Amino acid sequence: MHLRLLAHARRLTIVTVTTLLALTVLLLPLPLPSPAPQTRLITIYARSFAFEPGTVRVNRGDTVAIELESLDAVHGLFIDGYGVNLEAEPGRAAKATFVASRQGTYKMRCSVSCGALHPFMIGELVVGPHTAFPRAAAATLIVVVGALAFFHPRRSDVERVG
Ligand SMILES: [Cu+2]
Repeated sequence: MHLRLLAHARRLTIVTVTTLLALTVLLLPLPLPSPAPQTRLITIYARSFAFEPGTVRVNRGDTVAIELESLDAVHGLFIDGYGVNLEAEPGRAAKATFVASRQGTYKMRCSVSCGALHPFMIGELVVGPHTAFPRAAAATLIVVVGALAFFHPRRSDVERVG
């Protein structure tokens, strides 16, 4: 009876410690790496039928100054979720500035019908970093370790009870 109470107390301690640790990781304002907002000047070259670079990476809070330069025909650049829309003809660049206020991945599309493969003229704007993911991963790891400790009986418990 006494030994069973001890085992019970041990399990209660594991559950409590695991829960507290997981909540700490999820909720505490940890010093996670989040670079100070910057102004980023990004030149995107458009040609039939691609953007160069095809993927633009910025951090949330950055001021993004995009310059669209076309190398052949008239092309557009529309960024989903940000409502940015540019149109550039060769030799005449178009510019837009916006604040990347929302994290996530947003499609950049050509907004001018420029030819057969126009629908496939797509790039990506990636606004990061995604601090929620490392937190969730750390919390999951803690819970898994806690569960292992919870369900893995100590040898002494097994011997005494059994
Ligand atoms: Cu185009």
